[in-house]
Formats: sequence, structure tokens, C-alpha cells
Amino acid sequence: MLKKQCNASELQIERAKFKPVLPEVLKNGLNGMTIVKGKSTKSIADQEKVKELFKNTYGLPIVTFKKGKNKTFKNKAIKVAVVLSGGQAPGGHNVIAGLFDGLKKINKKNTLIGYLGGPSGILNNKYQKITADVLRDYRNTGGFDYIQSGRTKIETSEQFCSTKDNLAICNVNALVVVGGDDSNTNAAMIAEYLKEQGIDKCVIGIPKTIDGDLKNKYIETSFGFDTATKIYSELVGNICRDANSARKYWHFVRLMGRSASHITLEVGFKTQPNIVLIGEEILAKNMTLSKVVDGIVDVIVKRSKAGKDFGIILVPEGVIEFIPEIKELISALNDILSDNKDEFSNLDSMEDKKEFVCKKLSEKLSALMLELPVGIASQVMSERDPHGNVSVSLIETEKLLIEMVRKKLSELKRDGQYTGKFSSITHFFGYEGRCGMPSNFDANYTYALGYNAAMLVLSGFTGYMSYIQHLTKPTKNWECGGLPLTMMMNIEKRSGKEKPVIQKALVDLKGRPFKEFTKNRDKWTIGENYLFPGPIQYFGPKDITEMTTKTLQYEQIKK
Ligand code: FBP
Repeated sequence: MLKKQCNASELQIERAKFKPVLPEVLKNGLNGMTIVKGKSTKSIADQEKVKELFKNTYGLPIVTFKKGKNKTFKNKAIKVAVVLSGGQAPGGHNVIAGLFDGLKKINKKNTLIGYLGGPSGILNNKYQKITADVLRDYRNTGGFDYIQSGRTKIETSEQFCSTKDNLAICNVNALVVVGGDDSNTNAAMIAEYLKEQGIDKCVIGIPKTIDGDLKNKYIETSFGFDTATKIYSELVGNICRDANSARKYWHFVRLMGRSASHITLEVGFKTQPNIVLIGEEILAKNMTLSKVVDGIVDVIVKRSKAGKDFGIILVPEGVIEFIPEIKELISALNDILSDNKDEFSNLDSMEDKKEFVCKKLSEKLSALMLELPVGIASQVMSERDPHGNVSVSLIETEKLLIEMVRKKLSELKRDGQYTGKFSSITHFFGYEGRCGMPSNFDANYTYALGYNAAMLVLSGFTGYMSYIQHLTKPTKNWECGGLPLTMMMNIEKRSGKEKPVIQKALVDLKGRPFKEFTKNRDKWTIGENYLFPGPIQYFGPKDITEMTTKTLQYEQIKK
């Protein structure tokens, strides 16, 4: 029962009673499982360079937990720290709950602390003891508000040293990092550093990000993707119905997904709007911004000729970085901004900033910069996050597209090729979905990820990510284990320098989900095949409450 009932909604109170289902293999904790180790692994690319940088944690085997008897396990009480890192994703609190329950199941004296405000909490030694009493109010809730999150990157030798010292001050045996590709890169570097220093402490990562771009054969999806896409799909479905009722607006909906277009593809499947842009396809076809706009205009004109001056278009926020000329511009700006940080930050006006970067850009890129609308030009120059990423959530790509579409349509109108009326409305759905109450899938998945992480830590593994597999099967049949973090790494240029990072998983244009999309999208263009998925269902028929994403379903259909 919720402790602070006066502060909780009816749904919160009901939801607090939900008991996540554990995979069978985890039910008896370490006493009921054997640990199977596979062969030594390699990084996804740049093997020699990654191996050189991770001398102590490279090549670890994949670990699988199977039902059986664990003969080697020593039950000594330990203290674990957890940190939530990067953007919020539904289910973070259940990771903490799973970790807490997993630790307590094995030994009541095991304890858990949470570093506050993300990795900066480790550096400033700001933490809080996780207690059963307080945790009760956060089980099955969205958000990261129990211990909050942050985007600090741990990268300098001073920062690694204070991480080591602060873990020692707190007497912590293990650190669990809940994060996306960048945060888990941090986890891999801390694991390597501690090993190199001869310190016997474990570091385990948990795959989190609504963007869905932290995935591979073992990490079938990152947590939060399921809930966030269900929330966005409800909203987009409602807009589809409104558009079809009023029949007077073109809705340009930008969706979160910093790099990959997984969110947009999934919402596309669930709502079947008229146009769905996929950044990865735009890049593969080397489409310029003008070509992308031509494609949109083509559909608008066709629908207008059929008497339909309305429609819905989905735009992934990361699309901007996939358009070749803008990708080149952003990459050049990354270097300029990182090499001239102080000088640039002393410039006050937008005009001065634009002039400053234009002088340093090539002629071609400087011309492009000058062509961009003022708002967009200022957004592409905005401050990078500590991992060197441009803040695409602040770039209003949908407005740029509308401006260009409007221009082309008026040219067509002048030439008598278009007689319709173009009225547009913009939407951006991102923050609306990141802290939603986790779906049953995410509530179970995150709890299992946390519980499984407890088993990895208690078995003494370090430099691993907690993985749960076979996610379209019933929860009790999910398989669990640990995946070496270095296996997912490659070398990339960040803030102008080569860095080891976990490679992002983009939409695979040869993969089943994208193929399903291309089979259907023409139908969606001219017709009104809209679907209205409605809100997430927590109670009721299992077909609805246990439904996984379409992406996962397509990926796991037997070939
Ligand atoms: P993570 O990869 O850290 O989970 O965050 C992803 C994301 O939600 C993106 O979709 C979005 O572009 C970004 O965070 C927004 O960042 P911020 O929270 O710093 O505004």
C-alpha cells in the first residue's frame, strides 16, 4: 500500500499494488542458478584500438544465468550504489526496486545507496540510502525523481580519481549505472579504471533510453522505449482523428529520438499517418534538405488534388543530423565550438556568433549557415552536452520544413500546379513521454533488469551490462545474464577528438521493421488509414496490457 496516499491519484494507488513478474531463472536468486560463460568477445569495431584502451576489461565472455545450483557463491553482506544517468525513461524507479529486492533476497544485510543528480552525485559524494519505506512510494511510477538524474561525463583523470575515492569513502562494493550509450560508456571506463588500479569493485550498466538506440542481439530494447512510444502514439492517434474530423490542417509532429528514428518508426506503425520521415533512409539515399521537402510537397499536392488539404507528418528530431549537408555543418560546428569555447561564449549577439562561425566554416557550409532561418541557425550553434552531442530537442526542424514547404507550394501555385490551401500546425512530443507511468512491459522489464544486476554484482562481475532476452515471450520465460560493455564499443569523433563509445543502434534499413514500413507506407499517404491506439492500459485483457512494441514483434518474428 502507498504510504503517502493523500498525495497520490487513484491510478497511482492502484498501480502501487502491481507486483512485477520475475523471470523463472531469477526467482530463487543466486542459490537457484548456474552461471554459464561463453567465449571471449570482441568490440563491435576498431578492435585493436578498443583493446588497447580497455586492457583489463576487453574480451570478457558473455554470461548467461541458467536454472541450477550455484556452488561458488559466498554470501557476504555488500553495499551497492546506483546512479541514474542521462534523460529520464519510464521504469527507472523499478530498476532501483529490482536491484534493492534482489540484494535483500540474498542477504537482508545488503544495502543500497543512490547517488543524487546523476554522475555528478558520484563526484560530489552526494547520496541517499535507499530504504524500503521510501521506495514503496516510487514502485511502478515514472520519472527519476527519487534520486534524480544528470548528464555529467566522467572523463578526466581527476574525475576518475574522485570516483574511486568516493566509492571508497562510502565503502561501496559495486556501482550500477542506469543509462544510455554515453552513460554506459562512462560505466565501462569506470570499470576499466578500477581494475587498472587493482580495486576490487564491480561496475554494472543497465540499458536505458526512450530513444531505443541502445540495442543488439542481447539487449533487445532499452527500457522506456515501450512506454514512451505508447504515450506518443496515443497523442499522434488523437491528432490523426482531429485532422480527419476538421480536414483543414497539416500537422507536423516532431518526435524525440536524438539520433535514431526508432521512436518515429514505432509511432508510425501504431498510428499510420500520411508521411513518416526516417533519418537513416534520408542519409542512405543521400537526400538533400530540398529533396526531403520535395517529397513532402509531392504528397501534399496529391492529397490536395483529391480534395484533402490535411494530413499528418512525423518528423524524428534527429532527422536534422541525417540530412547530409546539415550533418556536415553540425560536425564542423562541433569542432569549431569545442576548439573556440571561451571566445565563442564571450560573444553576445546571434549575429556575432553567426559571423564568428561563418569565418571558420568552408565557403559551402558558411553559405548554408547563412541560408538557415535565424531560429534554426541559433539552435544548431547551441551548447553541446558533456558528451559532445548537439541538443536536437531544441532544434525546431518541423518549423524549418514548414517554411520550405510553404515556399515550394507558393511557387507551384504561381505556376498553376497547386490550387489547395496549406495551413500547418506544429507539435513536439518528447518530454511528455519520458516520465510516464511505466507500461506493464516496462515495469516488469526494468524490475528484472535491476534484479538481474543484483545477481551480476553478487557474482562479482564487472564491466558488464545487465541483459534480459526473449522479450516477446511471457515474462517468466525471459532469459538473463551479463553482456561485456566493451563488446558494444567503437571509436568515434566527439568534440573534435577520437573517443571510445558504445555504438548507437540506428534503424536497420535491411531489418524487418523497416521492410514492413516500406511495404505499407504508400497506402498511408493518400488514404486515411489512421489508427487510434488510445492510452496505455494497465488492467484488462492481456492482449492489450502485455502488448510489446511493433518493432520488437517484427524483429522477433521467426524468419
Ligand atoms: P538519453 O539517451 O540520455 O536517454 O536521452 C535521450 C533524450 O530523451 C533524447 O530523446 C532527447 O534528444 C534528449 O534526451 C533531450 O535531452 P535533455 O533531457 O538534456 O533535454
